[in-house]
Amino acid sequence: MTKYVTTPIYYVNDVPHIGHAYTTILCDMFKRYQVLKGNECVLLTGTDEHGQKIENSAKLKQKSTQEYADEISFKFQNLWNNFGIAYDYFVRTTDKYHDIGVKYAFEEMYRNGDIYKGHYEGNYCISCETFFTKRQLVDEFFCPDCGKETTPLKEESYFFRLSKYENKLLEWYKENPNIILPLHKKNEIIKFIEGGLSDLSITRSGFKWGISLPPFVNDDKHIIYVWLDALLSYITPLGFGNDNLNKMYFFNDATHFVGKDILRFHAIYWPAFLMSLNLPLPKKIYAHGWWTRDGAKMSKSVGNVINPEEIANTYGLENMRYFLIREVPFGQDGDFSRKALIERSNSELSDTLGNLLSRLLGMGEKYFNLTIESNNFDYLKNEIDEVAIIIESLEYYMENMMPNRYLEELWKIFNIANLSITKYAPWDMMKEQKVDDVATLLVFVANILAKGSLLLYPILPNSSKEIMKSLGVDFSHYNKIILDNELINTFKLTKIPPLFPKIEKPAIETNINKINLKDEINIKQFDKIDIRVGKILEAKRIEKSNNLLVLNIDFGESIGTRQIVSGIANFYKPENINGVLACAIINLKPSKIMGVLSQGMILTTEDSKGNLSLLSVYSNTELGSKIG
Ligand code: ME8
Repeated sequence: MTKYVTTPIYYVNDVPHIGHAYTTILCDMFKRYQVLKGNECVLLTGTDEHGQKIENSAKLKQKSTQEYADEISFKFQNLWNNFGIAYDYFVRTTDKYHDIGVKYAFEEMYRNGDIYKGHYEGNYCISCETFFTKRQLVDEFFCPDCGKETTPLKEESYFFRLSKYENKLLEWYKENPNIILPLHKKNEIIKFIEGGLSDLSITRSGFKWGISLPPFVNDDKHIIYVWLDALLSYITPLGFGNDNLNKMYFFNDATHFVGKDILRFHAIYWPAFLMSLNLPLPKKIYAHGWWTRDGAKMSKSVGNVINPEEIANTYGLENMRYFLIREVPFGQDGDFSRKALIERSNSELSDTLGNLLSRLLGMGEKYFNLTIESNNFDYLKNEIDEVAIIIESLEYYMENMMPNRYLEELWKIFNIANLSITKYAPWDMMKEQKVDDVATLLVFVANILAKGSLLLYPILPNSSKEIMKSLGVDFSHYNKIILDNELINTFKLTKIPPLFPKIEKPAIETNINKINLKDEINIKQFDKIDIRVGKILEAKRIEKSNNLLVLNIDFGESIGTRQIVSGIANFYKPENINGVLACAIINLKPSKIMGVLSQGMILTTEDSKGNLSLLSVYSNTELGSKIG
């Protein structure tokens, strides 16, 4: 059966950043893994272009909404093309077939008795395009998901009978316990459903940028809620509501990759919509964690987003792919650090893998003119067995969405190869005329690289092919050397340039300086930033975070005490900064960072290696003094 894998379709309110690249690369990895195993796999990505957030962003840029959506959608598409993402569908919610499919779905749900008209009263977060009840809000006004201020809303609306699907959803999860990974995320979803599902408002009025209701409803005051519209983009390009496209059977084996922020939409609303439409339900929903920057969520307004294109151009596309997949266990949050990327690239890609290939090619050329042969591997039996056990374990890690563990284990076989070169010292064996033993060792190393390069294909498709080319192997060897665990006896090697040149420090520093230059502002804009001196009264670590501290800061009588979250835990022990006079922006919109309210931002310096240091005032300045 063909497998079908989807990225979320990304909002066009902003240009792509490293988080979008992460999800898309994971899906690309998933598809390539399936292809490697001989399965057919179809990958869908795209852009989510309707809703109030997009309309507002276009207005800010003084562009027509469609023109603005086109511009950003092309940026996403171009980026995936430049990154060689193997997508088969790029859906845009402004595509005509999508409009037809969404209207059709609304009509089907309506006719199945799942839609009724009522009134919505509550709050709406434009940033998350989500409805919230008063009870769900933080401090009466703020979005529990992103921390931004919500808008009170009271409007006529059509509702989807989500409550009707409460038990059906629970039964589905009971019968299929492994749909959501990681498993603890599934438990959160089940708890949420058990807490009771309210019917879902699925239309909006008051603005026009969306899909109108199907003509039979005869109501032009409303447009379809952006999440119903967006989720349906997983099936409209396959022909839902539009027989000409005729690929709906792909949806029989669907896997959705999402960030944890949007799991609820995929694990509750989406299956309920599919149940209402009598369609198959997804087979897997994989929810990954957040990439943060110094512990804080990336956002353009804070100016801390990481541009994936710049990272790929500076350090190499495959180095970036490797880092994103290897650095953080799937499902957990991770802080994006250039320093860590460089360290992993230099030690794991250059020193272990790249160097192994260079050693093989170097010795293969010097001792055997690039043709190596052997059919008796007796003296390497232990090493061969060890490699076989590791390779056999790998499938488990990929099938259970633990790609970082997959890589960690895979690297063990490269280590075995490097260690065996050191242990058996072929240069000494040559002096002792043990030419056959040297050939055997090199054929063994070449086999490890052949197996390893095939298994690396999902993560490093280009380097994997380069290695295969230099060894003279290809995908047709998969059954023999991976499934049947056999060894190849003869290699005709081809020399290739070093695969992962070391990343040198100066290159890093220049690039950091380049990207840190922000857009010019005028004095009026600068004047809007209220920076004050405050005394740190208390600092505490935030549980589950490696780098966040929550600080209680006294800004003097007129301002009072504020709570500020800061990503400095790797650089300061909480007890060492009590009493420090720090500088902080106090008029930044409050937001929640890892669930903790932050009412400002502490100023720090960041050097080229990513080290942070608190900006503080050493004289006896009055608390609350202005900086500017
Ligand atoms: O939510 N770390 O679109 P979106 C990791 N249009 N992943 C991140 C990330 C980060 N810091 N930031 C974003 C939407 N992502 C809806 C989806 S689907 C029918 C509609 C990734 O542009 C992650 O996959 O806000 C997250 O779920 C997605 O981008 C959100 O993208």
